[in-house]
Amino acid sequence: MFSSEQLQVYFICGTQDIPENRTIEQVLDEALKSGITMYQFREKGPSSLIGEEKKQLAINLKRKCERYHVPFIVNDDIELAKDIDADGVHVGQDDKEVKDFAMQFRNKIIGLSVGNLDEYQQSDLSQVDYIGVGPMYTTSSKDDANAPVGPHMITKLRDYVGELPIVAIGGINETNIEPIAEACADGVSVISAITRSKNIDKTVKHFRKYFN
Ligand code: TZP
Ligand code: MG
Repeated sequence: MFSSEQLQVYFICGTQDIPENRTIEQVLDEALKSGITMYQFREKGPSSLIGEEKKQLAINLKRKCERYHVPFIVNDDIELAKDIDADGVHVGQDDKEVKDFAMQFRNKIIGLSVGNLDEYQQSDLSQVDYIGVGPMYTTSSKDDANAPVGPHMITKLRDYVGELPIVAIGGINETNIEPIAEACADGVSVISAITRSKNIDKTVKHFRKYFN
C-alpha cells in the first residue's frame, strides 16, 4: 500500500548516473542502508542497458529494495515493470498515457511528472498516486529537462491537486532543499545529490530531517 511518506527521500538512478569508480549496486546498497524511502530504476541514454541485461539488473536491484521494504519503481518501461512485478511505474508527459496501463497496475504505485499548470490541466490524475514536480532547479542529470520552475510551482499545484502527494525533482541538493520543504512537498527525488555524494549516509539523513 502506498503512503505519501514513501516519497520523503526518493532516489532515482540508472547505470548512466553512476560515477566511474562505483557500481549501481554499491550506490543503491548504501542509499538503502542510509534510509531512502523509495527507489526508481531509470535506465536511460546512450550508455544505458537494454533487453535482458536491463531486466537482470532490474531484478537484482528490486531484490535489494525488498530487503529494506523500499518500493521499487520503474521509469517509463511498462513492460519491464509488469514482467518483474515492480511495485510501480513512473511516467512523464510524453510516455504512455496512464489510462492505457492503469488497469494492469491495480494495487501498484503510479507516478506522473507534472511540470506546470498546463501539464496539470492536460493530465488525468484519477489513477495517479503521486506527481513529480520540477525541475525545481537547474539539473545536469536530464538532457531534455525543461527550464526550472522553482519551489513556487509546488505551492501553485498544491491548490489544484489537493491532498495528492507531491514529490519535488530536479537539481535538489543539501543546500537548496529548504524552500522545497517549506513549500510542503511530501518529499524530494534526487539523482546526483546521492550518486555523487561523498557521504551518502550523511546526505540521505540530511534530506530525511526535513520531512519528519
Ligand atoms: N526529471 C526532471 S529533473 C530530473 C528528472 C529525471 C533529473 C534529476 O536529477 P538531479 O541530479 O537530482 O538533478
Ligand atoms: Mg519518461
